[in-house]
Amino acid sequence: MSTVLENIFNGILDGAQDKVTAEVETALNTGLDAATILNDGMIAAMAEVGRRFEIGDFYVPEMLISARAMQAGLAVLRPRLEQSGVKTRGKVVIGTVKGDLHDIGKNLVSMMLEGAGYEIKNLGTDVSAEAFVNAIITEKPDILALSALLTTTMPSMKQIIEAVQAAGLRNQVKIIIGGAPVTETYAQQIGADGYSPDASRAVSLAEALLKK
Ligand code: B1M
Repeated sequence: MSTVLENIFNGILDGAQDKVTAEVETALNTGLDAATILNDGMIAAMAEVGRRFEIGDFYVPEMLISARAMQAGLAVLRPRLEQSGVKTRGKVVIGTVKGDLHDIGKNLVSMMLEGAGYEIKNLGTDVSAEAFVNAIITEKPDILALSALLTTTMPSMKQIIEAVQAAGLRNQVKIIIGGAPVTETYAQQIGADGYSPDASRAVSLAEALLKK
């Protein structure tokens, strides 16, 4: 790993927001591409945060300050990730499901879709099934994208799909799901239209679904 990527990685682990933003700027100025900075520096650091949490080296406060440093770095990276965006390819309503406060992955998916030319309505975290249904009515999206990071909140995805069905809106919108514990099999089980393991594949998934 290059020094600048190591600095970003360590800055996120230390929760050093200023260091992370400065190092992301340096990385961009030295010609590193945004995807390398994101994947090899930032996402790798969050995986290490998770590993340390699992073995009891990190607790929730450490996870939180690392997440804030990650968000600060993402704010610098955002314009580059979105650079390719030209015209609206479709509209996406996105949110993290009820009971779940994790928003970094969902925001990355949102940024990548925005960069690919989609119009985004980001509902935030801890979003109820009712709020998703209302957003379909008011925003008229082509795609509803659901994120869940906890095994305990995954069942909310099924409830949301059922609520969309009960409201008579299921054939108006494609529903895609993702998040660390989510799988392709789970997507099929609950009647989602697709699953994506990461932000870039969420873009190709959206494209494939809207082409159909
Ligand atoms: Co939490 N947390 N957390 N946490 N946290 C996890 C998820 C965990 C795996 C850590 C661990 O034990 N190793 C674990 C979940 C275990 C499980 O259920 N399987 C966990 C836990 C247990 C908890 C609490 C319960 C801890 C506690 O309080 N005891 C608590 C729950 C709070 C709640 O939500 N109600 C909690 C709290 C938190 C913080 C608030 C401190 C913080 C979140 C801050 C924030 O998001 N603003 C936090 C963090 C930072 C994490 C870890 C360390 C990092 C998550 C992250 O941002 N990853 C995480 C461990 C880990 O993931 N290794 C962990 C980076 C991000 C880029 O990846 O979010 O996976 P990810 O998104 C990816 C893909 O999943 C995919 O694309 C993204 C980009 O490639 N994707 C989608 C995501 N959403 C998608 C939607 C799509 C498509 C793709 O739509 C189509």
